[in-house]
Amino acid sequence: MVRAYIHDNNNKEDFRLPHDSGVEVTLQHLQQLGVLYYHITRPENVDTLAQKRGYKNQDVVNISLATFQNDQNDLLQKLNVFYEEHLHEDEEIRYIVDGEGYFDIRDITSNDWLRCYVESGDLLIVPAGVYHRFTLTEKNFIIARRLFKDEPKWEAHNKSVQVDDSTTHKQYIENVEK
Ligand code: KMT
Ligand code: NI
Repeated sequence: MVRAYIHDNNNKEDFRLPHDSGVEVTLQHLQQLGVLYYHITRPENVDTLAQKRGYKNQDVVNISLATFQNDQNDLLQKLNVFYEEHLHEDEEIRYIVDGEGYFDIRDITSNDWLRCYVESGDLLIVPAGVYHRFTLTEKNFIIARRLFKDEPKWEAHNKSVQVDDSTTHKQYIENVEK
């Protein structure tokens, strides 16, 4: 991760653009939100970390124009799904094998979007209950390993369809404030 910064909140332009407000976000700040970042050059070290944290399953996603037979609309449709603000009921680990992307993390105090640029060798741990979203960059290419604790709990809980904050989100807030 070259850097993390506050998203400029300009939602009129393509979300794959940098949207850099110029305000830096430190790794310590992300850590306070429970979001952990590591740079791992040897892929086998990802397995070691996963084992230590009790992970059992993983898969690999390859997202690019080629994945969608060069159909821009199909790619955008997929990206729109990832870009919906959502949370998961399990912690998620993402390890970037190739390409690049942005993970936007919702700051619980300022409500800012904290944009984390990730590229090859970057690993991000996003705790259960954290509202986030994801997009590719203008390069339209990423290969990422997704690690799961158990059975893949894929389900994304979109914020827009929730009346109340989810229990997982409340639990997350409690953990962070401890
Ligand atoms: C997520 O949960 O937002 C994702 O898994 C994004 C795709 S992984 C590069
Ligand atoms: Ni997610």
